[in-house]
Amino acid sequence: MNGPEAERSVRVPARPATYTFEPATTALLVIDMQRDFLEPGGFGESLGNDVTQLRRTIAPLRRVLAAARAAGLTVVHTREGHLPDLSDCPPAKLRRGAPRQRIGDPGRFGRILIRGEYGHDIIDELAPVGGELVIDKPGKGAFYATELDGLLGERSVTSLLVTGVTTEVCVHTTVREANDRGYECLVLADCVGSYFPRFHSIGLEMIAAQGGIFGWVADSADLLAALAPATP
Ligand code: TIU
Repeated sequence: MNGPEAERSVRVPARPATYTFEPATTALLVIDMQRDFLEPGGFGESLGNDVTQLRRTIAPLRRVLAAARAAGLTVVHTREGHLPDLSDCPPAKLRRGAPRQRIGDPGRFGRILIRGEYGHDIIDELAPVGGELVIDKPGKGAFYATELDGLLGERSVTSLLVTGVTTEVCVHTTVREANDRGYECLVLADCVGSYFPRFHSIGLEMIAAQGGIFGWVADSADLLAALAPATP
């Protein structure tokens, strides 16, 4: 972003302590808000999950996405999924559990978690716009086998505002990966969701415990209030 706002520090009330970031070196990370996880008939439901648990994140995430765009933050969307021939899917991942449908099987929205299929793409409410990064990832973490670290480095990004699904799986894995790479992560509690409410709340506690062992946690309303003066 350009202009004097680029140097402005934003301070967000958070757990375990205030989180401070510079908009010019911060990215909003929207993890795996894909139809296959959020819509009935996708991968999430095939694993036996109640997808409605994730849908409460959509409205607050729309507000955060709008604010991030207005403030000129780097915006990154990720999608979990695999090549049509499944050559990037470890057999162990393919075999895991006893789902009704496996990765690559035909689902209501095309082949499950396969790149290029309708179900693999991001829900309409949060569709990326021009200039935003879309990272396709074969694993749970957004840094594993992707170009994410390099693209953030090119943009001098050091702070990540983390949103998406699911709290204890792809969000946790990504935040741990990011923390080990030196990024400071703020996880927005109402913009991340889990099929398991208990895992969600414990997952957030785990991030902020021990003095913020691998990140900070805040509510999106506090981020929006802090960011508002930076919005042109
Ligand atoms: N994106 C993500 O979290 N992938 C998953 O498979 N999550 C589950 O909770 N299953």
